[in-house]
Amino acid sequence: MERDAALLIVDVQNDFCPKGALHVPEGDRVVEPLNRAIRRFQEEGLPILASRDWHPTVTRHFQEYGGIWPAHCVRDTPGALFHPDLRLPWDAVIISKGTDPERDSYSAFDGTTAEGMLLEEFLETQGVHRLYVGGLATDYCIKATVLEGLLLGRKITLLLDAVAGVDLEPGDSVRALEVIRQGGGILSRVDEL
Ligand code: VGL
Ligand code: ZN
Repeated sequence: MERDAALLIVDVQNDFCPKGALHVPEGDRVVEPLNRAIRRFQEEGLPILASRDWHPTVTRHFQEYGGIWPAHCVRDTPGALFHPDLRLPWDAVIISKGTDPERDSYSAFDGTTAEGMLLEEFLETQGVHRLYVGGLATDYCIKATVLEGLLLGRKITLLLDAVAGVDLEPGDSVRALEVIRQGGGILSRVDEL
């Protein structure tokens, strides 16, 4: 792997997994391939980042307040925790997003580190120019994150075996992959790392 690469794991949280408040069909299927990716990046001494949906109790993102989603990933609740089998290293950089009650935000590039640094600023200070991305959900946060990263000039590889989608409309995930590919994203797999 390139020395300017990092792994970005998007929203592998209990509420997006089976039995969660907004579960992605087979959302937990991504955990095992992501653990393999984590090992590869650790072996290479490369940074590992994990974003999380981190909503306030009251937000326009939720159906009850005008949005399209049932309440999910409310900060500091069990549903917002990372999946218990995801083996995030102690020094993984956590990016929290969706904290603004006034708007939806799907892209991890809207998120900040614990110190309040935007993802883009963090990547810049660390000299990270390539992101390998996996997690949930293909047709929302993955799509938004990858497209924004590409617009910001990062090289982005999507790990196809480590993503899963919501598919509110059948085919949303397949269409998301096509948009990502057309936008310059590279489609690969964990075993190609
Ligand atoms: C997401 C729906 C609502 C996601 C977040 O992480 O893909 N999807 N909030
Ligand atoms: Zn959300």
